[in-house]
Parts: sequence; C-alpha cells; structure tokens
Amino acid sequence: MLTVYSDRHTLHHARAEPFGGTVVEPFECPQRAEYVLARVREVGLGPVTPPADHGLGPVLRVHDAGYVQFLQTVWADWTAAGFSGQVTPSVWPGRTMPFRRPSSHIEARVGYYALCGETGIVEGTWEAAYWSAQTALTALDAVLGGDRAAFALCRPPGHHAPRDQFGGYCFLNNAAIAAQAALDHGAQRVAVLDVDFHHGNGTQEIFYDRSDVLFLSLHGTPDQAYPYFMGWEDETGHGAGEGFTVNYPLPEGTPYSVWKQALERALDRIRAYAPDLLVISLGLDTYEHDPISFFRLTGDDYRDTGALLAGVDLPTLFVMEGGYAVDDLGVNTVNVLQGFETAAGDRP
Ligand code: 6XA
Ligand code: ZN
Repeated sequence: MLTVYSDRHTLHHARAEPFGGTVVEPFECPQRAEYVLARVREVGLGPVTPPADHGLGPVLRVHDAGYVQFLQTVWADWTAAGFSGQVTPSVWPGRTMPFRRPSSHIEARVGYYALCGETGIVEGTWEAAYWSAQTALTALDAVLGGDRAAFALCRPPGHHAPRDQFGGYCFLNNAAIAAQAALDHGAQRVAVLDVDFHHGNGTQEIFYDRSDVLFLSLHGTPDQAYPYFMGWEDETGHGAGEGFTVNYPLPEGTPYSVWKQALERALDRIRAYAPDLLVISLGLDTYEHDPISFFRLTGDDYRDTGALLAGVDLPTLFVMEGGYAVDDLGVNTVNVLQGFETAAGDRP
C-alpha cells in the first residue's frame, strides 16, 4: 500500500495546550507522524511518496474562502498586533452574544473561527495544514488510479474542522476534501467512516444536508467525550441528507467486542449505500492506553479492524486522524493497514 507523507507537518508545532486547568505539551505533536512513518518503513508496507500540489481549488470546494484566508494570514496579523505567543483563542461569540457583524480585531477574528480553545496556531501552521490536505488528495489519486487502497499520513488531522472553523487539533478537513475531490472526479457516492475515538463533527457538518456522501462515526458518547455538543444518535442528516449521517456513540470503557458490533452495523450500512469509494478517518485514540480517551481497544484489535474494513471490498482511502499513545501509535496504525492488506489479498 502506498503511503503519502510530507515532512512539512513539523512546521505545525504548538507549544502549549490547556488541559484540566493546567497547561501541557500538546498531545498532538510532530512525533506522532514520525513514529507512524517509521513503522510503515520498518514493516515495508510499501512505497512512501511526498504529496503533489493540487492547489487551493479542492480545499475551497469544502472550506469557506474567508476562513482559508484567515488561516493564511492569522500569524502575520497576530504578531502585528504585538502578540508573541502562539495564536490562542480567548473570546467567542457565545450563546448570549451571537455574531452580528465582524470585528476587525485579530482576537475577535480568532474567536470567530475557533471551534474551541485547545488548538494553538504557530507560524508554520498554514503550510503544514495545506500539505496535510495535499497528502490526502495525492493518496486519493492513487486510489482513483486503481490502487485497492492508499494511506494518507496526514498531520495536522482534519475531522473536527467544519467549513469555517479550526479546533480539536484540526484546520482543514482532509477526509472531506478528499471525498469531495472524488465526487468532482466522477464518483457518484462516497462513504466516510470515522473510526477515531472522537466524533467527526466537522465532516458531519460539511455533508449534513447531502446524500452523495454517507457519513458514519463511531465515538465516545457526547455525554462524556469531546466535542460534547455533537455526535448523538438522533443526528441523522437534514433535507436531502436525511438518513445519510449515522452516529454510533459508545460509553466509557467500551471494549473491542462491543465496538466491533457497531463497526459491523456501520459496514452493513455502507454496503447498502454501495459507494464508489470508502474514506476511513483513521484515528487510533480508541486504544486502551490513549491518554485522552476511554475505549479499550488493543494492538491486535486493529489488525481485525483492518480485515473487517477490507471485507466491504471497496477502493479505500485511509486518512490519518488522532491517536496520542505515541509509543504505540506506529504499530497500531500499521496493524490496521496490514490487517486490511492481508484480508484484501485473501479475497478472490
Ligand atoms: C481537546 C481534545 C481534542 C481531541 C482531538 C482528537 N481537549 N480528535 O483527537 O480526533
Ligand atoms: Zn480523536
């Protein structure tokens, strides 16, 4: 399986993250992608190639132009205002103070485009996010070109980013950008299955009123887990999209035996939809030792997951999302991909 990887992800390296009333080193750190790449190479998963530049066109098919321009200029505007630390949201148009008209101050603009407060922006964040999206698009090219599957080793991740907000460590929604690009290249239907521990609120929002993308997400119940305000079972889509969003919220302590039942239900729904392409938002924070999550999946479970994903027999694009047990992240990620390849190879 081809892996697409750009070392420009290292340009995004926030220094601090608010966590439980303290400030910690961000869980989402450059070592994550480096460990995954090292494991890809160690097992000889396949060739590793840098992304090709597809330009901003496919990004703007999904994201708001004003938001993209904000990401491109926020660092310059922040430092011009005299701020020297990482860009950190501190004020929002909250529930009792709804947005009525734009304020030109950079603090207000940061708050307007921020989903939440843990995600810092540094000088190289835009460039890293841009190449992360290009990574997904380049891996998509391989699948559209006939590869059974490809792995986009994206960093920063993307699934929390809706049309015009950043947060949850995400800036551009790599999976959504790839799904939309597949449609723009002639696919009729695309399924996006999000197996990250966290609900893929951004992807859900982007496709919520559409039937040409089926979005499914297995995640920690919003009653207990970030992003808290989305991901309930009764969010099923809107208008033409009614029935094309499917959420499987799961409780604290969920073991693989239970998680797998939800996965099998999701895979049945995907089979019924009969898409041309399957995009997997691949987060490994479902792992038993993940520091910020509460499922109980083990390393071996990821091989089985990969085999089940291969069982739907569709061209498949893997897009890297979360996973913070950094020491085991490479093995767990590649276990999914190897489990997939072994099962796909066994099929007639
Ligand atoms: C913020 C937690 C953000 C989780 C981001 C993530 N306290 N998403 O892993 O998949
Ligand atoms: Zn996650």
